[in-house]
Amino acid sequence: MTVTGLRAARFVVVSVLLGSHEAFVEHDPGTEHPESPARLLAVFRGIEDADVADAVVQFAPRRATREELGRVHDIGYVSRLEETCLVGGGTLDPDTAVSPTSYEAAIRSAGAGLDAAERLDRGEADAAFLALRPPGHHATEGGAMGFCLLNNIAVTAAGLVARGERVLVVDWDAHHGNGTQAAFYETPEVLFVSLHQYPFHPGTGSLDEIGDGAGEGATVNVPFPAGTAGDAYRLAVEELVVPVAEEFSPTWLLVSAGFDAHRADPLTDLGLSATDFADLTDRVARLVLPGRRIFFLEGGYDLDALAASAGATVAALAGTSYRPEPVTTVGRLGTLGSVRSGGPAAVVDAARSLHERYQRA
Ligand code: OKP
Ligand code: ZN
Repeated sequence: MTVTGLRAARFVVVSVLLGSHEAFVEHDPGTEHPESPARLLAVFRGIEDADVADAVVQFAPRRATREELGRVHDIGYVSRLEETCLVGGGTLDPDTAVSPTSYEAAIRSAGAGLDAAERLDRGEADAAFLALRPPGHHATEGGAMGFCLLNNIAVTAAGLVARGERVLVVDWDAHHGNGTQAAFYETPEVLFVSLHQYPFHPGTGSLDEIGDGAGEGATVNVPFPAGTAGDAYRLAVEELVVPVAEEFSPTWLLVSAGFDAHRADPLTDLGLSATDFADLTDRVARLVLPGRRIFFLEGGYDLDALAASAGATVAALAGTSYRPEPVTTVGRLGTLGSVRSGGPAAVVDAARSLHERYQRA
């Protein structure tokens, strides 16, 4: 082997952009709120514990522009959000409050995916993980909802669609991504796939929500009952998400990577482990080429579970197999659930037969 060959081999490292900003820690939704600044510190700790420092390249995301936000949001709402923060903060919905610093956090969270896409286009890495807050997937065209101010992932997807891309959005946060679904309900260039607890907050995400008009079939909901665990998620990914996504042939993958489906989470009743999130990451990442993968932090409210899950996800993106220590906190689920007939597996079957008609023979 030549010296040049050796050098090239040494630098074949799968690298991951880690997007975060001080402003994300400063957004304050109020004391005792589960969506706390401490969550980001947990994410950083988890990534540190995953021992992927060599693979991770940090960046400070830029702000989204009004034009970029306007693809998803009513600009009047964006102005009201900015104004509310400027005058000292306030409450936007029963679960969602802002502090003076929240606008800066929101607008950089909304710009983070666009910035990541530009960097990935320049070849800076193979994937990006955005450690951001506030989360985004519940935010709608005209308003804040469920801890979310601006729909970070939707703003990115809309930006990619505007330049002709086909975008697969996978939302595995335990709550249904109602805002993202609504933004692209009639858009055939965005395949929105959500796995979530159901019935549950925010109430949407039933099996029969499949998109409308030109977007019919491009919305896929997998509404899992309380108690669903990683085996059912793997089944759904293999038998439903992979075939539907391959048919769609996405050029980009965006993931609403909430970690509140972890069995230790205090807000939900699902039964995943950090290792399950690594497996999900590994499988969905392969649906697109390297350099076309962006993961957005959404929920995740047990700090140890969040740390382990984010670490496992970033490690999987970096191509290493990090298996964190099991988190021993007991969540609302109590005993671990699994696939049962008439339970989670039946939901996967129902979703699969519903979406079969949109597949080529
Ligand atoms: C945000 B994300 C009690 C119900 C709380 C809000 C849940 C928001 C979750 N008031 N519901 O999807 O993790
Ligand atoms: Zn959630």
